[in-house]
Amino acid sequence: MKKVLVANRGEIALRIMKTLQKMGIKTVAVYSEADRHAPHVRFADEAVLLGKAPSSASYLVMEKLIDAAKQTGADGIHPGYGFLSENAIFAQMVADNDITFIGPRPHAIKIMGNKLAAKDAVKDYNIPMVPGGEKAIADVDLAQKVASEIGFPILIKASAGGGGKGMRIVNNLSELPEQMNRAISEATAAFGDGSVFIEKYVGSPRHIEIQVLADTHGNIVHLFERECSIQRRHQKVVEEAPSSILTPEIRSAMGEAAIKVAKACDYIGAGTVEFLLDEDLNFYFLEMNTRLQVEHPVTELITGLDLVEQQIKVARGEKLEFNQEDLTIHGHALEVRVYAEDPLDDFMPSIGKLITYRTPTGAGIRVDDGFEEGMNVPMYYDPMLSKLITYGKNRDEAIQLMIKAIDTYHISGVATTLPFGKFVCEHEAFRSGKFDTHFVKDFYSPEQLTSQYRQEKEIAALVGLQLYLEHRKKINIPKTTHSNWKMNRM
Ligand code: MV4
Repeated sequence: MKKVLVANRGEIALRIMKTLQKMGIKTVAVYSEADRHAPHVRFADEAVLLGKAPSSASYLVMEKLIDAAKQTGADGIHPGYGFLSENAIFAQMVADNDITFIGPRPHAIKIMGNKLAAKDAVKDYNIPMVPGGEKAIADVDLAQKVASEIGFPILIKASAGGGGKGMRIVNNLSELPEQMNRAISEATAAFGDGSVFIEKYVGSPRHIEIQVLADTHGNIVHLFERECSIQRRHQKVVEEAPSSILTPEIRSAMGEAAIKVAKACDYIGAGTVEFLLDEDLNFYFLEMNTRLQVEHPVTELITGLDLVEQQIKVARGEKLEFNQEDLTIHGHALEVRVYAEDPLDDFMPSIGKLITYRTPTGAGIRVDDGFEEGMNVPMYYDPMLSKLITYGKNRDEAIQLMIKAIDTYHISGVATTLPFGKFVCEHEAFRSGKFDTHFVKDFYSPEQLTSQYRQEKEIAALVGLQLYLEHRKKINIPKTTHSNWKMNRM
């Protein structure tokens, strides 16, 4: 592979290109009219304009990306995350044009893109799954029978859905018909596929995912877990590795289950297997994400591996250079996602110009970003500005460093979720490790931040008063009768 086109924008495009450059591979950026001056465009060896600002006219237009690759002679395409990264048709189109898609084969993308197909693919591998039906249900009578068997509360999920879209909790038999019809019409409207299925509802789960890596020679390893329970409306906000709740035994059991999921779909490259963990530490397979994830840096920090480099080596047909026994966890890593959203105003997107943009630096601090001071935050794309990642010997150290890094990350011009990240890091439930996916809903309200700001202002006022009093003491004029200065002048 000599030249790779990165079919993405922002921080992830830049992060991928940095590894390509390190490996001596030429880089091609693509961009929309809104991203003409973006750092990922300037960083690349070559850049191709795709079209107007909306994703539907630029980053999502498959033919334009293929044309850009052909025009520049790129022999590989890295899709990043989002956009076309989990589109099996695109992966196939790339392959049909004799370009290497840096990701799994279309077959794996297709299976894992449909939850019922995923359940079906793994059913012979003895992987723990939440009790429930493994078939699409359209008939209310059948749904009532299945629900009664597994017991309420149950969850109705859309097979084509993902990230929590189209889910409905049902508490009793009488609610079922209405919720079921709603779920079906929602799924039809959102995904063009009204298939829904039923699962037992796990009430207070943690969301834990396992990073896997598979080569084309049949070797598969797992790179341990990421704890992603701190999320807001299915949007992750803080992630860490390792999880503070897993024992070595559960960790290896989950790792082995994840490897089996990868085997079940002939997976190639870097992928993530999502699990729910209930209060009794039972884990259940949920779904597999067939791409590089936003939060992959925490895994890189605890394993010492560059996941993009591993993706490229696998795509070149190389064998993994290590096996499971070679891999160990070193230290602890934490990631806070910095969104241009206002945590005081229901996380409303905050667009505008980055008047101040200064990132924290120092040992153990990593910032993955795609913005610079003076740039506008465009309204067309995901509002994530950057990922702030810290690494320490242990969890406490990583958290402490995160708080310090947030305090020295200066952004003005747009509101950001940095203060919200600090709120999480300082919260007792987070610090003690006793939290689940309901953390934000249970503990956060804008008043938490405004009272934090008020306390900070009070402390600042008290420090100011103290300094003033000490200073006044020091400049007290000695009670001597006269000064030499006056005498000399006479
Ligand atoms: C569940 C669940 C409880 N019980 N399934 C949400 C996203 C999708 N990946 C699966 N999700 C869930 N599935 C059963 N049977 C609770 C969730 C869930 C959740 C999962 C992970 C992270 C955050 C979440 C927030 C709410 C609900």
